[in-house]
Amino acid sequence: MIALITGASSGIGWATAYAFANLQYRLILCGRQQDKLDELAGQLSAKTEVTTLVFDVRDYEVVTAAIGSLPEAWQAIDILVNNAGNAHGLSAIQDGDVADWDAMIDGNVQGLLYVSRAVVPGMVARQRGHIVNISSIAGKQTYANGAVYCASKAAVEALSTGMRLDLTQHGIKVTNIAPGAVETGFSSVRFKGDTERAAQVYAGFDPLQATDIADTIVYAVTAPAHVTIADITILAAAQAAATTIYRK
Ligand code: 8X3
Repeated sequence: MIALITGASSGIGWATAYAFANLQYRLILCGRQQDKLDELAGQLSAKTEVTTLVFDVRDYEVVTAAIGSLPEAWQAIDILVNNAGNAHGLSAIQDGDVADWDAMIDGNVQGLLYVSRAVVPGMVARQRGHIVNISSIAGKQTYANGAVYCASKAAVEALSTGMRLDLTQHGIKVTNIAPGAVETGFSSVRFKGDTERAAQVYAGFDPLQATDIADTIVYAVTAPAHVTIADITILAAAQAAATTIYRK
């Protein structure tokens, strides 16, 4: 199996690379930071074959060139994990920073589309494949001050459904995974490096860990051939809804 993971240099992508390495999947690790990808590749290369691609998912030309540059032995991608994405800022619509909006729409929506456009035609040609889109509880429940992030994840939900409609006939499975609060660098990015504010998001309860999401992805991609795990929402046990978390 060959798996391509975007956003592999941290968080859910990093944990998924580890989980896939344990399954001996050959890995194409993608991210923006070569040093981080090299570090991860170094940790996993004893378990499986690993290659890296550096690109920003927001740049269509670069995405296409990078994926197009894969040697033949790496081209038959079986699993695409569209994990790259982030939240930028948390503010009311009238106060929104347009650069933050662009980063979320371009990264979470366009980026997912660009990578998929580069990978999916090969899957169609081979009549096999599995796409895992990392959405969010925010794609199902819009919350105050998060309109644009929630909209970007609602778009991911729609794209998962649309991809499944278009690709099922070609033997390609599509899984949408919608996590709640996962303790990663996510909140630190959202709050622009304010680590104290970020820590508060995960305080007073046991949040999900990146490995919990990686386990869920493994569950979806190892399901029997006749089973599609279409949509999974995964929350911490203390989280009842996007903005309802019971803290100690
Ligand atoms: C991350 C979950 O609830 O912070 O996508 O939006 S949440």
